Amino acid sequence: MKVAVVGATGLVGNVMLKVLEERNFPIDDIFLVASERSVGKKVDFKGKTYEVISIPTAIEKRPDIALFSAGGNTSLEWAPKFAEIGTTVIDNSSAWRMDQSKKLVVPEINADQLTKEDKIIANPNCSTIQMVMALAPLHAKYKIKRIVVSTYQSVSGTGVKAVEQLENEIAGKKGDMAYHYPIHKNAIPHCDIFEENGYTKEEMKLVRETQKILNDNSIAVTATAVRIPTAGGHSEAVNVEFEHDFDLSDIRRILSNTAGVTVQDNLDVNVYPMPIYANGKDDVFVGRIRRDMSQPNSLNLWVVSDNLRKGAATNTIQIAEYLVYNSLV
Ligand code: A2P
Ligand code: 11C
Repeated sequence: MKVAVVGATGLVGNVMLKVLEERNFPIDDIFLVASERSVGKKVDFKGKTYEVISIPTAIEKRPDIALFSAGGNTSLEWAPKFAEIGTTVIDNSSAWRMDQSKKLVVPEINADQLTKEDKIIANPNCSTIQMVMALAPLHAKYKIKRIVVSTYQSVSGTGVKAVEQLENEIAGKKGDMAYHYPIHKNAIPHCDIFEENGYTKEEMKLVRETQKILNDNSIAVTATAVRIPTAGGHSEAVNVEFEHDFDLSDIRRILSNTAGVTVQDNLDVNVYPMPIYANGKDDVFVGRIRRDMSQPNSLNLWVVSDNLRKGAATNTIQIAEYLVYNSLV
């Protein structure tokens, strides 16, 4: 495979290179792509040093697959140009997710929809991916009516500037602010920008993307997204109401048997998921599994995952693997 990584100098791009290497993705040629200001910079991959190239140069190389994580505007402008020459684009931005002609894919859930004709494939938002990984197998059996989710999101979801803001604040240094407020010793109920309806874009992604991935617009979802001073790994308190009643033991059995999900739930020895543990891993960790005593057919879960891995890079590369191993590219 000839693979281009567009946004190779960014936070997610960097993790993509790591994950491609770790999973031994079949690569004959790799092109590391970023903005004009990074052209000529050196980036290492699998023990070799590569020069960063521009997007137009990458198009001339006619890659089979382009993994995009360079922001929505870059995707809107350039993904169709790659698609035109036959490259399959897997895009980590929000640009194409809600486009009806594009598939929004979490491989464990809906990769079977993919065909050779899909030339631009959307990777969901990190907080959506980890939530649906835990909920899809439960939805299949008990049918979800409503989800109430509150997120506790790490600064790495915002980007390098936010990681630096937290580090500077911890060290007592002055520097640029990625947020309107200090994040150290704080919790900011504001991820991404506000929409007209009073919700943030991040909160509305949890609503719309969940319905699209689970292929069920009847699922009611409401979300509150909060930024907290963790370096990596998003956490979510998820309350879910089902159409049908369940046995807790069956919920645990289903989650334990779900590929990509690890149950960490042993109250006797204080075992539950935490970002400090999930960071650097590919699985989605689920714990604090308990019945919601306040209403019938309802469940509470605590879901944690590395937002740059399963929430972004790993999911993107799993989509690419599915395409390659099913001869769809
Ligand atoms: P660059 O480093 O040259 O700015 P992050 O999300 O961590 O900020 O990273 C964004 C990534 O997207 C970086 O690799 C960045 O490259 C790349 N990028 C941003 N704008 C463009 C653009 N117009 N064309 C190509 N790559 C871009
Ligand atoms: C965050 N979820 O943690 C965001 C980052 O739509 O891909 C990823 C934004 C996106 O702030």
